[in-house]
Amino acid sequence: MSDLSVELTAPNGRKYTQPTGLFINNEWVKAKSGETITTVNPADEKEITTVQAAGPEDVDIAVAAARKAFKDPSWKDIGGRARADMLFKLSALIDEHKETLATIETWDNGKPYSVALNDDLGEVVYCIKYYAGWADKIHGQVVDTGPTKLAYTLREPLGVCGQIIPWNFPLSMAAWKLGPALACGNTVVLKPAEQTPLSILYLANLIVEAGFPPGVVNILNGYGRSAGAAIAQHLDIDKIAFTGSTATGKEIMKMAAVNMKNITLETGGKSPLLIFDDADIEQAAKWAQVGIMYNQGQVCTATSRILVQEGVYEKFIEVFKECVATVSKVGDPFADETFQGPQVTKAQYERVLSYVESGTSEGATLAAGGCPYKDVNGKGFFISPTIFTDVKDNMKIYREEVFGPFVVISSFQTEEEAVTRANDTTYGLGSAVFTKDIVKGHRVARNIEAGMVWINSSNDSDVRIPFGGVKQSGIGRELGEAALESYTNKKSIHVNLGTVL
Ligand code: TXE
Repeated sequence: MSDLSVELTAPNGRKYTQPTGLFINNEWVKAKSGETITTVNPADEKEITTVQAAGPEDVDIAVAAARKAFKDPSWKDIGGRARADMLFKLSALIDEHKETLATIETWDNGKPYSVALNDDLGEVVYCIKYYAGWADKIHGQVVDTGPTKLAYTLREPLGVCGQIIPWNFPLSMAAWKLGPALACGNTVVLKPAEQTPLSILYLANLIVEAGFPPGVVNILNGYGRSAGAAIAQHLDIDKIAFTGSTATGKEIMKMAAVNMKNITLETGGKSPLLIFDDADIEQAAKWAQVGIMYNQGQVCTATSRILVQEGVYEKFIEVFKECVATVSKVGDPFADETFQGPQVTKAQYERVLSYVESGTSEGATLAAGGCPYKDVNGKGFFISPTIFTDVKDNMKIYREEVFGPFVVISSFQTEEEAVTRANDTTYGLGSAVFTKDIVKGHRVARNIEAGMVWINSSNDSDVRIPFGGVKQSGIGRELGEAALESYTNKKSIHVNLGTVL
């Protein structure tokens, strides 16, 4: 154990070595400023450990390492097959360590252990494997322009990529960004969210073990306003990929303009879920519960606005309330039966509760929850699953992203009204439509302004399918083949085969 790692025992009894440093050039180092961040278990409000917090000087060092690695033949010239081998190995190592990684994720973030293990780690293992599969299949095209010219394109990596990620799915968000960036041959400076750095720091050692050369991946824990801003405005970073709030996304866009970085932004949402009279109400209620309550409601695509056609409005509310009461079991995230753990931080917990106050004062009907959920020891940032009905379109709770186990329900009369109101938002990330009429389902899906539409499900994302938003929900796409576009340039080569001047 060095002074940049610590032996910990998690609440489930698992013992492991937690790295606490900044990861630069495959080594652990201290922050130049000496600044640190202490992370807290949101389930009992106790401190877990203290990690180094990077500042601009550390970002400079990490970017220099990433630039050097980008140009080094040990990475630049190895080709897609060798990059695939490293990514496959990394995926296998994550799989081997998944119980420890899931434990750390639950401890630091508060999500139920069963979710962290089966969903988050399952996705991370597959995501890295999926992009390993792409690494040797990224190629350009020959474009036929006639006999006097050979024209072709090369797919080149962008260079040094800054990746800034949020706290709601720490490892998944890291995998979504690392997988395609590395498959395409880029190098990375990644900043985890200051609230949840621990699992990604543990991942760093697996990256070394998988054989990635020094400097290819650098991980800097730190605050957004210092380390994050230094990454966003660094003159030697070529691309910035960000997931987080719309407000911070706009700031990052401005900072990234300093050297016209390539950007991918995945920001907030207020995703609608439409239920038509002809829908299977039981199914709609089950998917709607998952759509908003999963991960404590801290999901960018959470279907947080439910619009129900008036013929089934009352019935839906009754079935949905019953479903939430049965499925959304709040409690100790390490307990098997728990569906919902605490909100990630006190700030997020207070933010959600402030929206309860807002909804009540604006005259919506509080149909369930709307209060803290206190564990036996009276600690932790738990909130009772909250349902507001009779919500009007001008209310704050209808318009703003709450990011908690908090849903608003309203009724509509016609399909046209449903689509107009679904689109009456500055966001455009996810959306869901419930109907048995296949023609109506596809028609509504086309008319909704969103990056993703689920017909007869909600939040049923997949690593193979592009993910991203329109309007103020973001720019560009992650996941699927689309992510390769976000991490490569197309270079056009024109070869003169005959034209003489
Ligand atoms: O997000 P921030 P916060 C939404 C959600 C939530 C709200 C606030 O509504 O309630 O945002 O959460 C880094 N330059 N989402 O404040 O600030 C920061 O360190 C560079 C939706 O936690 O966007 C972290 O790594 N970086 C969302 C990351 O940005 C900066 C997930 C996200 O933090 C920075 C999270 C700056 N000036 C929150 N300021 C989703 N789309 O899934 C912060 N950061």
